[in-house]
Amino acid sequence: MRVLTIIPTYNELESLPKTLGRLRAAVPASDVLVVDDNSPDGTGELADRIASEDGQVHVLHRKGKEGLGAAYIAGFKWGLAAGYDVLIEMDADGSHQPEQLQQLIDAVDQGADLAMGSRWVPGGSVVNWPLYRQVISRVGSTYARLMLGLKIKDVTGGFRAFRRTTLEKLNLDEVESVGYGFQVDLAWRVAKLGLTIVERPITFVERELGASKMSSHIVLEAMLNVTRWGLAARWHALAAKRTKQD
Ligand SMILES: Nc1nc2c(ncn2[C@@H]2O[C@H](COP(=O)(O)OP(=O)(O)OP(=O)(O)O)[C@@H](O)[C@H]2O)c(=O)[nH]1
Ligand SMILES: [Mg+2]
Repeated sequence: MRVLTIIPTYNELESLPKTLGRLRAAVPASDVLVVDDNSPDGTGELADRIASEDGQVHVLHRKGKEGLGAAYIAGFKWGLAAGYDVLIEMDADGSHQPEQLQQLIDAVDQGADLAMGSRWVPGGSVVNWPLYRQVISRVGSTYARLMLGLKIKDVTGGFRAFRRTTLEKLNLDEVESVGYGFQVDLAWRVAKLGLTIVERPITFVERELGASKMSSHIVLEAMLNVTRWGLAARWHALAAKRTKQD
């Protein structure tokens, strides 16, 4: 199986080299695609330098900051066109442990269409995360599960392995959400297709270097979208039932 790990970056000058070094050591078979949104701090140039010394590292430069979702979609398209069998989502900031990636790849190898790293299953944990972030994450995941009928415990997590065919079945151009909403959106689309989703426990470590791109706007957008999708799904189910009765 050819594996591509996609790492979106925006101002990750300090974190990226560490994460890349750990990733290449932990899963040497995986190629890497850094998707940089023209970071003002020079992350893109640094990624180019690393790529010039390591043939398995590639860089996709984008014009400007368009959000994590748009960066991943560009990365997925690049990876699909290049023929990869498994496409990974991983943050640059050290929150996702490259040493825990192999279990996600193995899960896809064993049949999962989507393997998700999960903080909220037995064995999963968070390190140095302030209580308010834990509460937002847990409440957000629970709300999305109830609203969308998802069985996943950690809906907003961004450490994931997609089987190639899973991404091919999604209409990537339709996905518009950003931030956490993007992760929920993808999980919801995969679930609606009836594909197999598995969760594997991960240790999520709060970033040590660089600045967070999280904002209340991102959280709010995710909540509003989940509400909209959940209500729309209920409405469709109700309408289908009515048509059947008539
Ligand atoms: N290319 C690109 N990458 C982004 C963008 N926004 C965030 N990222 C990257 O996406 C990953 C996750 O972003 P973070 O800022 O760590 O967001 P977060 O993990 O929700 O927030 P923290 O937990 O506070 O770190 C990191 O590798 C970021 O550099 C963007 O607009 N474009
Ligand atoms: Mg982060």
